[in-house]
Amino acid sequence: MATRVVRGACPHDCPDTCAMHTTVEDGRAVKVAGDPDHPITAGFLCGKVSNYLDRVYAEDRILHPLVREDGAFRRASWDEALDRIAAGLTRAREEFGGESILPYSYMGTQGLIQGNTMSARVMNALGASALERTICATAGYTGTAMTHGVSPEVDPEEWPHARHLLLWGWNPLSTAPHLWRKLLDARANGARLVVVDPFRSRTARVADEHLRPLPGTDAALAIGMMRAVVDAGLHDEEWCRAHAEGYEEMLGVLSRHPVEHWAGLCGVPAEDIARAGRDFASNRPSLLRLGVGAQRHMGAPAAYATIASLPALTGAWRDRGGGCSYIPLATAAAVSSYPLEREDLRPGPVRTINMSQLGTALTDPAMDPPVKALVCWNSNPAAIAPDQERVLEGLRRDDLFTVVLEQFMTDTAAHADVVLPSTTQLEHLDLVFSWGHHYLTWNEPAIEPLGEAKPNTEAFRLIAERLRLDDPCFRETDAELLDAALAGFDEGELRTRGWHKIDLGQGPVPHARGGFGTESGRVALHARYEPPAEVADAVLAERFPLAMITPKTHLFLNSTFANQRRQHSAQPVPSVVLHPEDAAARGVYDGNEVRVFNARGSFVCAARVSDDARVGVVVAPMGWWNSDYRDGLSGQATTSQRLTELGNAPTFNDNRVEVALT
Ligand SMILES: Nc1nc2c(c(=O)[nH]1)N[C@H]1C(S)=C(S)[C@@H](COP(=O)(O)OP(=O)(O)OC[C@H]3O[C@@H](n4cnc5c(=O)[nH]c(N)nc54)[C@H](O)[C@@H]3O)O[C@H]1N2
Ligand SMILES: Nc1nc2c(c(=O)[nH]1)N[C@H]1C(S)=C(S)[C@@H](COP(=O)(O)OP(=O)(O)OC[C@H]3O[C@@H](n4cnc5c(=O)[nH]c(N)nc54)[C@H](O)[C@@H]3O)O[C@H]1N2
Ligand SMILES: [Mo]
Repeated sequence: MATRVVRGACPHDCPDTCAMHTTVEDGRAVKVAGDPDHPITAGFLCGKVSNYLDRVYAEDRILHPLVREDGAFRRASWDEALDRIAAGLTRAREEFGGESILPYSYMGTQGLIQGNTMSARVMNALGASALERTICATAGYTGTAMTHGVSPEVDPEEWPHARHLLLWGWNPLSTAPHLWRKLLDARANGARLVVVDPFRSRTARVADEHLRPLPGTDAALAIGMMRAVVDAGLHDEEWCRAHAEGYEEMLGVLSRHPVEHWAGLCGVPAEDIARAGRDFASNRPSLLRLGVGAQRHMGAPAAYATIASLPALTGAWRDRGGGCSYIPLATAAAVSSYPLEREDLRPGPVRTINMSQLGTALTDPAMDPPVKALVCWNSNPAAIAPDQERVLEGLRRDDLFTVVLEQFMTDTAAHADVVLPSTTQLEHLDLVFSWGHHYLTWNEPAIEPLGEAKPNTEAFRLIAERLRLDDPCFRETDAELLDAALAGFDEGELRTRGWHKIDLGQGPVPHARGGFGTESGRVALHARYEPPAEVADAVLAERFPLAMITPKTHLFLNSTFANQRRQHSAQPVPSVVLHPEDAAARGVYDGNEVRVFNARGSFVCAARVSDDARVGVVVAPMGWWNSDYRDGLSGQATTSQRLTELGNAPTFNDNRVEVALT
């Protein structure tokens, strides 16, 4: 029996990006494990990816092309599927122009090669509409970049030095279990853990302190904390004068209102705000780690800029392990696949459509040209895009030609005209970046593709061939794409050990003496509260008195894994959590079936009555497939397509609803 261990990288959209070892026996993968030598992976995989072989060898994997005939799918050859795709795309382009074709993809795999390389080339050459991919963390990094510029943040490997941890809109116990270990190391060294989250998440449950603002009011809370810092004389004037700009203006803004004013806006008691501010300033080293969760509302970029100013005001950057971490943009962008997308192939300028406004793009009669063909890979918009009834209405259009590249028959794939079978991470070559730590990870294919599955790159190479796109770039292999992505980059032991740390020379204390990525090199202090759109709307609150947020689940990865037996049986039923007071006011008991609704739509699920939810805020975790809901609609049926002004980012958690028994 031939046994070997192949070095790989977890492809999923998670900040931990694990280095994986796959054991292969006679061509079949028999085990996946975390690389014990990797400083972040530390030898273990999460509750999702430790079952990765269930995914690879799942009975319901799509392993051959499917085409729609008389309303139903039937098996087809790659030849026939590609002919249909070429005909469908050509028809749309000839009748309505290239922009009538819309690519739709996100981070189903966050590999730099299988993400958006050959696909982008094909879409660019066709003159397809551009997709603005801001659905995840853009509001937040727009804000943090306003404060820090793009420069190294506190390396997670330095977090164990911190003695005060302030986690803001982040639930790492569920969403980043390996980064969570670094926080546990800090706690083992005596660090105090404070969590800011309207919901009692798993992380909040084990924290020393939990502050629960109303959704979208985080900037008010942060300004209140900063006011308390100044009131107590705990701000670091010397450091701010040397390394910050906007210091006098900041003091001016803070002097205008007492902590009580901000308490009234965010719904956290003034004394808790003041104590949290003083604790952050005095328990050192103190680390602020922003999550993705606090940015799904209007005003989020200003909020992230404001929250990120707190560690500067207190001089936290002086200390090893102190300062601010969010998404380490500087290291994450050190190797980029963007040049491989080849925008120069475009025949001319094209319009841009935001991925959180797919519903409008597919249904608004004012779209000119209309979207006539949708090509989707690495994403499941029927589940993850807001304003779901609009999205589904669009996907159901008879005159929309839809191609989906997938591993499984998702809610999106179910609407396709042609489905192409995609490989999993064990079956293709890739290089995976991290948006949580500083390592790049190599992924060698461990096994041959199952059935007739092909990597995204190969599918788009074949589509290019059918469309007679003859630029030599359409024939580049994955290995060539990978070499091009790494050109000029010192790879170190990337290909041999499987991972390589990106070092920008920042050292363990990156900004003790300034050196931020802003133009002046100084940190730009912000203190601005822009209220959320719906949460703060008193008139709307009369009809829809409850704010609704949609955090991630513990065992799914967005909608990925929600169809796998092990994961699904551990989280079988979608639910909405209501505070006992809100439940009592509506005659709702734990376990009752309820309808959650607003003017955009409604969904039905089980009520869970618990003070894990805050009064006035209901919590409907996202990720279940639509078929898990009674009416085939999820919480997404109530979320809005409205975008933030800066960053064009979604506002899923800036949402008002009402709940009633069915
Ligand atoms: N298990 C698991 N892991 C995942 C994912 C998953 O679906 N499941 N998804 C991956 C992806 S794509 C991402 S982006 C990350 C996200 O990682 P996180 O940012 O941890 O994810 P969320 O659950 O969206 O949000 C974190 C917390 O923010 C809270 N929150 C919501 N609104 C507000 C607000 O207005 N203010 C504040 N302060 N808090 C708020 C939520 O209640 C939630 O507990 O996780 C990644 N990892
Ligand atoms: N209401 C609400 N909506 C949200 C969020 C929220 O917090 N609340 N979170 C948002 C966030 S942070 C994110 S990142 C997005 C996530 O949105 P998506 O990136 O669309 O996430 P998934 O639902 O995981 O869908 C990814 C799909 O890619 C497929 N896939 C995986 N690997 C491959 C591959 O190699 N090839 C191909 N062709 N397919 C592959 C998987 O099978 C899966 O169906 O959702 C956003 N939507
Ligand atoms: Mo995300």
